[in-house]
Amino acid sequence: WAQDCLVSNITVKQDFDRMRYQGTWYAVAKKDPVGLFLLDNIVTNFKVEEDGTMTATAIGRVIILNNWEMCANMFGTFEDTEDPAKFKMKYWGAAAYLQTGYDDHWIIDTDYDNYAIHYSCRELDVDGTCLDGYSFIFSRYPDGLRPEDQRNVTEKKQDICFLGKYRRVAHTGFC
Ligand code: ODT
Repeated sequence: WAQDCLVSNITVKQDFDRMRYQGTWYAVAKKDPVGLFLLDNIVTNFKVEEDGTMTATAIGRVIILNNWEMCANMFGTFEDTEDPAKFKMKYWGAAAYLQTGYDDHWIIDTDYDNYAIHYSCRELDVDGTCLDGYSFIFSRYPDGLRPEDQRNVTEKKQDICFLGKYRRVAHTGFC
């Protein structure tokens, strides 16, 4: 088995269940994109609306306009695709000077109760690998992953070709 790192070959969570994914997730690690935005103290909350649409809020420490440090309040709505674990995320901030965008949002793996691995490739390279992407490792607990989930998460980081590119996301109570 040789890893080709083609984005089109990345596998996602089978039969993703958005109902069970609801609630609070703490980012414990992050692979940054070009022009990173959310720094640390990142907490997200997913919800399924009455019409079935998945939405989320996120907070996190950001630095805008060179060195103004603040907590960003972000909102996202998720458009469904033919794959239940692949969404398009439209996102915006509570304030106009925060980032807005439209990104892929894939759930690579989750057990719903402990960990989740998110993936987004923003720009494909000509060879089909990811030129600019980001990924979050989420835990239901602010203090990190359970030891028994770590091996699987490491395996998945490798599957999405981001192994070694993550940094730890601190939770200091700033936000
Ligand atoms: O921080 C970066 O460098 C890139 C990420 C920017 C997107 C932040 C948008 C958050 C919108 C609200 C949604 C919450 C759920 C997010 C889960 C994971 C990926 C953002």
